[in-house]
Amino acid sequence: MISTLPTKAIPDYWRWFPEARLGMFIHWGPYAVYGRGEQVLFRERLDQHEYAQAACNWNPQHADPAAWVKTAKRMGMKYAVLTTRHHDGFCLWDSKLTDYTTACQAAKRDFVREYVDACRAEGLRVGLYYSLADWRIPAYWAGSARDPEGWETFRNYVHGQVRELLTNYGQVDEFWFDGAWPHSAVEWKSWDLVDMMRELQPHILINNRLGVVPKEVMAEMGEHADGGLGAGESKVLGDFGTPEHHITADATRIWESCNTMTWRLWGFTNGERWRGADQLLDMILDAAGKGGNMLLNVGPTADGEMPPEAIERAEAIGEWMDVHSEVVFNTEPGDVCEFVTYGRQMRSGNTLYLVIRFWDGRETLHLGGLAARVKRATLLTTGQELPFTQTEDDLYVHGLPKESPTKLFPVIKLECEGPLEARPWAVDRLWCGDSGRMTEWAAARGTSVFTDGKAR
Ligand code: FHN
Repeated sequence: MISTLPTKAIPDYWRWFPEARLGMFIHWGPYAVYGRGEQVLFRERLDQHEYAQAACNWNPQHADPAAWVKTAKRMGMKYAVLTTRHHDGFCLWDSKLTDYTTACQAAKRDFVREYVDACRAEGLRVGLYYSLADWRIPAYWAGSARDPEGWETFRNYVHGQVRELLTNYGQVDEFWFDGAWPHSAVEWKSWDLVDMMRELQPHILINNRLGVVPKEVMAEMGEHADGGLGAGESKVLGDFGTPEHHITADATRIWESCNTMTWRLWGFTNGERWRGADQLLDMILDAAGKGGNMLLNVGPTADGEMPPEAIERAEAIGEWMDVHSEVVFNTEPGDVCEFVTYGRQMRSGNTLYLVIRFWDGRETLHLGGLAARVKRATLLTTGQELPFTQTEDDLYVHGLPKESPTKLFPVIKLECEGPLEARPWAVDRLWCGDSGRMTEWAAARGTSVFTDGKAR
């Protein structure tokens, strides 16, 4: 169980999130028909009528949300987040506030219902994405100052749809807002939205994309239902951070880095380039090693199928997880000592996992700086116990095969006698900490610039 988080303590009912480590982001909508990403309507300034007609005619016969969820589970994912409505405004559920939905139009299906049922059938937590933006609506673009009435109507529509999603689809574990730009939390009345959400689903996790509450508004609000918005400072609403296309630790709260399995876009795109399974696994481990989650995105095809490239990567990473999942789940983030040339370190109690990103074929691996005494070394990838020798400063693990035992990252498991501490000189990474910690090591050669280190 994760004992410490790089954040303030969180309620028990939210602990599933950091423990889950890994989820699938699913961007799907009529934009998949165009095959040029989820923003094609806006990016290509398409005719609104034509796009709406294409959306209404969209009838993904092979859509199988259960298959999506099974692919996520195969990859080791513990939750998923599905776009219920993206910026194009088309809804994947049976909304009673519009007919611009898959339930009313050609498909005649409520895909959000099918998706949440599939998640629960497979034991995955349920996440829903909802875009505040709706590029069809003039008031969205004009904003409250230029079109106060239109804005009020639009904002009520948005609040009403969030209410629908949190009323009619059972427990929702994570709610992923997007599209607040360019409007503030004041215009969206985000705190009213959050209050309503907490009332409907008290244990829900809400992301940080509801806009910033400016200082002047904070002063008016004083104590607020959402975790006590302290007056006098601006605040970003929401419970977890959402670094996008980067993996940056946030010591102030739980966080989830969202990234694409492809190089660029979130919705299905023809001709995309895909990140390899090794790079995707490295991203997952990078986030885990920094104490965060990875939300990896797939855009199903127009017909609702998982792209074969996604299935292939899920299988490759799933195979690695079959043997190595203890490295990713229920571990502590962070390196114990210098290891950057080899890979990453994960910790669990007195056990240190060495994730080797670059297998150099040498028979012996040298780890400098581990103070904890090793009891047992195992090549987790094969289960083979490894001989080792250890001095005060250095560990040498022997018997490594020349060829890497896996296409992804082999892992050496070091079970130690006591807490995973590093030698003083090894506590910090190069270029940080007290440089004086390396003085004794240099002094062993001498003090001068001459080869023998002796002053002339
Ligand atoms: O504009 C969207 C984009 O299409 C995609 O949905 C990403 C996913 O995090 N969010 C916005 C860009 O930040």
